[in-house]
Amino acid sequence: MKKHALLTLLAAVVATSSIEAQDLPKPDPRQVEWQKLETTAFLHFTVNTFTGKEWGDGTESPQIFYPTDFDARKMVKTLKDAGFKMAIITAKHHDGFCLWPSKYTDHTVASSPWKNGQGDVVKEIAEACREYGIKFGFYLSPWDRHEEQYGTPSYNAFYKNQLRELLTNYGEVSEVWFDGAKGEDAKDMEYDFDGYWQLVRELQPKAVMFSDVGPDVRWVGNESGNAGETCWSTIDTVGMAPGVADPKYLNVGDPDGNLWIPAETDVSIRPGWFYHPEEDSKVKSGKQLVDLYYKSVGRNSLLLLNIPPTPKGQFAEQDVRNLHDFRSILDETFKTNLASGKVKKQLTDQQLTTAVTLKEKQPLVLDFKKEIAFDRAMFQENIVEGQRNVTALLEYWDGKAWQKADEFTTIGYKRLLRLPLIKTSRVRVTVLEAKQPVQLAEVGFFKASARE
Ligand code: FUL
Repeated sequence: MKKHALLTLLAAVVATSSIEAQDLPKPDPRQVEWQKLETTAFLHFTVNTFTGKEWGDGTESPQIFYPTDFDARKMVKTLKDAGFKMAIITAKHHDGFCLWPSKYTDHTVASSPWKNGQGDVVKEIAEACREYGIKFGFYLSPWDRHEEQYGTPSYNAFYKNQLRELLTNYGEVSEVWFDGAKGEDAKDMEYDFDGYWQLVRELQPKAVMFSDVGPDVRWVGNESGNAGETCWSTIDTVGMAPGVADPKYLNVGDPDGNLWIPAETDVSIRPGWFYHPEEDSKVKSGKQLVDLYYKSVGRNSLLLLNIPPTPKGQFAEQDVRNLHDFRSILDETFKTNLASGKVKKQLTDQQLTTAVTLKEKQPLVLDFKKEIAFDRAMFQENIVEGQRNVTALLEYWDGKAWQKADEFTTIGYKRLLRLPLIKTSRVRVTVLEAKQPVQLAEVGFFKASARE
């Protein structure tokens, strides 16, 4: 924290407070494509699934890895049906056990009784993702509690060899997750992150890379599913590294940050990241997951929801039911945009790059011609040209005067507002403060599902 305060001060001195339009940080195309996915899925699966732990210590025997009815296609189909656009598998968690038959260690599925050592979880998940048309990504923990080389300089080469296997043998990879976590008892180890990142760029140029501080996607700063009420995709990361950053700063970002590194909200459908039968009654309901959607996607972030496979190698029934509820509630709420066909076409054409420019304090009136009733509002900026809105006001016409519906801060990729029911034939949006004229790409007004 102290370190961060100093960094913020330095950054403030270095950057002059007003950033010129042409200097506004902008996403690269792979970051825009990533953000449009909105909901992606994490699959935490390893020896922990069989020991009941959250962090294995690396001494687990591969013999315990024996999913009795592993079904990648069934799991990926569930994800696809629930609207998830990518699945990210824990290829190796902190315990060091590899879900693919790595050539560089025997601590892998090849030493397990599962499929007589002939199985490959990563391959089956990657293939199922291709079959069902969703993207594929993997998590490869740098902290490895099993590997003997860990803590010596040769570990970086070992890790890169594993990374190379995963980047070359499983088709297109869309996200690589570099976890910054390590226990207090971990040996000292200086990771060659620059080398890791270079390898990903070289072998899978379309993949985004996650770590606490990017380079492409940052951590949202908590595991409870809450992006900052204000959430900038811009940030400064000078002096920070995976595992060394202030979570509060990551949560909101920095309006004057000079890097575009949007926040990813990772949270589990269960209390733990791995499956534990004693948590079967604590699975987040569809309604709770929808709440998380508003607090992540609706705050300029992306929801990375973890659904852990059971020892059978499938999702638990309760999880599947709740995922189904989650998506059906969202579909019900967002199926009819009441502004469609009533306002300028580019505001509801679902294209970020066709936008209406809003200058500060120049209200945009949206006239629906006849009364509509809504309790959800949506705004999107054309983030291709950067994130610009600082604060804005939404008002509605009550027949006599403009009434405030809400005042809100950042928009970015998406801002969702939950409001009391408003009946009106006209609303107006006023940008109160912006870094540059706001390119308003999309607006939406919806009536929420009664199940929310
Ligand atoms: C953390 C890990 O320590 C947890 O086990 C989990 O993988 C979570 C997504 O990241 O840093």
